[in-house]
Amino acid sequence: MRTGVLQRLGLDSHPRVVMGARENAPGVAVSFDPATGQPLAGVRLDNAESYERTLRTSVEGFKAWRNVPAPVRGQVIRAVADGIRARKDDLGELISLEVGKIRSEGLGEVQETIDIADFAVGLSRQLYGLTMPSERRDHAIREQWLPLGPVGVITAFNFPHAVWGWNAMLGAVCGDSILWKPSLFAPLTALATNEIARAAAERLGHKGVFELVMGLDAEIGERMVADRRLPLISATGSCRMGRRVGAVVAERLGRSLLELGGNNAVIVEPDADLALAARGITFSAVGTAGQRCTTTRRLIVHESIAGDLIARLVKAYASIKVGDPLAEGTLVGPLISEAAVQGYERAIAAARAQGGEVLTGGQRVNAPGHFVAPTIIRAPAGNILPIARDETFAPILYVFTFKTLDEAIALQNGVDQGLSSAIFTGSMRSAERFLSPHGTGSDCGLAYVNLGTSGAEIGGAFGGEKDTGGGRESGSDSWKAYMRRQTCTINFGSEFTLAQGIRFE
Ligand code: UN1
Repeated sequence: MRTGVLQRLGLDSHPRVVMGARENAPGVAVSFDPATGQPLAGVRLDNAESYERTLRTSVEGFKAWRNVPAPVRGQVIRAVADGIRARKDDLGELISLEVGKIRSEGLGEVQETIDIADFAVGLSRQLYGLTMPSERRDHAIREQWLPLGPVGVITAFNFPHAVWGWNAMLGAVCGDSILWKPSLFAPLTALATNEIARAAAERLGHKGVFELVMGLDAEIGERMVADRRLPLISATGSCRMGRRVGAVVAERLGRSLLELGGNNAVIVEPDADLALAARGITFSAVGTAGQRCTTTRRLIVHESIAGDLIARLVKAYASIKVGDPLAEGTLVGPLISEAAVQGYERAIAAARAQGGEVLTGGQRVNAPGHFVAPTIIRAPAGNILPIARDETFAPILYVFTFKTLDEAIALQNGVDQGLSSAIFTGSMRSAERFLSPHGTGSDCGLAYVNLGTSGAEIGGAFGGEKDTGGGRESGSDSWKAYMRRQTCTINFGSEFTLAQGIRFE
C-alpha cells in the first residue's frame, strides 16, 4: 500500500500522529499526498504551553550539550547519520509521498543529510580558531569559537529533510541544541527525521539536542522568531517570510541566517556544447517540478543559437513523464498544493498578457493531484517580461536572448534575488568574465560553469545575496554562523603594558 512507509517508520504509533484524520481540525494539521490529493495523516500541533515546554528542553539540552567535547559530539552526529543511513529508503519514499519529489530526488535529499553529517563529524575535530601575534611582549592572542545556544531552525516544504540536516548537523557539532519548526506541508517527514536524530542522541545519553515544534507561522513561528532564548534563527522560505523573520530577529538584536527566494538564470554562449546545455537546463528547470530555490527560471541565450537550443529543449520537454513521483520513469511529480497550481496558472496568464509566447506546456494536467505541464515561455522582442522578475514555484522557464555577454550578465543580475547562476560556454574568457574576481560578473551566491543552477554539493557554502537574504549554510566555513567568537588576550609576563603605545603611569 502507498502509505505503508508510515508504518515502516513507526509514524502510525507516534503520539503526535493522528491516523485517519481527513481534514484540519483545531490543533491538528493534515498532511496530504500532492500526487493524489488524499490525506496521509494528521499531526498534533503545538500550543503556547507545549512550545514553552519544548523550548525549555532545548535550553536545558544546550547547557549540557555544550560541555560535551566537540569530537565526542562528532561521534553522536555519526550515530545520527548511521540512523539516517539505515532508513534512507523509507525516508526518501516518505519525502516523495509527502512533497511529491520523484524517488531518486527523495533519496538524493536523504543523501544530502548523510553527506553533511559526515562533514560535521570531520568538523568536530576542526573547529579551528586563529592565533595572532600580539604587539606586546609576553602577550598572546587567540580567537576561539564557542557554542552559541539553542538554534531555531525554520524549514520549507521543498527540502523538508536536507535543509534541517544542514542546520542541525552543523549546529549540533558546534555545541548548539536544535529546535526545528518544519513546514506543515511535510510534518511527517520532520517527525520521522527528528525521531531518528533524537533517539540516536538519547541512546548516547544526550537529551534535548534535537527538538521539534509544529504549528502555524502566525503562532509558533512568530513565537520562535521573537524568543530571546534563541540567539540564532535560521530560516528557509520566501523573501516575504524572510523580511518578517529578519526584522523581528533584528529588533531583538539576535542573529538570523536567511536562505530565501531565487530567480536563477542560465546564460548560453554561442560556443557552448548545446547537448550538455539542454540536459543541464532541463534538470534545473523541471527537476523537483521547479520547486527548488535553485531552479532555473530564466534562460538567457545568444540570439545566434536560440532557435537550436529552444528546439532541443522543446524536444526534451516532450519526452518528460509527469506523474506519480514514486512510479518508475517519472521525472516530474506534482506541485505541492492547489494554491501552487493556481500560482502557475496566474504566472502563465500574466506572461501571455505581457507578450510572452508559450512554446510548450502552459496548462495543468487534467488528473487528480496537483500536476502541471513543464512550460517554456519566450519573452517578446526587447526582453521585457515583468512576470519573470517574480519567483513562481513551478516549472516555468522564461527565455530571453542577447547579443553581448555584458548584456547577458546585466539581464541575469537585473532581478531582486541573487541565489544561483550559470553559464554554458566553451570559452575560458567568457567563463572567467562571468566569475570575475572584480565582482563584475554574476552577483549570485552560487555560480556554475557548464552546469545548471541547481544541485549543489554540500562541501561549498550555500546561499545567496540581495533578496535571497545573505545567509550561508552547508559546507565550507558556514559552521561559524552557529558559534560565537571570542578573542582572548593573555599576559603571561609581569609587566603592565598597553596597546597602541599608550602610557598610563
Ligand atoms: C533549496 O531549494 O532550498 O542546490 C535547497 C540544490 C540543493 C539544495 C536546494 N542541493 O539544488
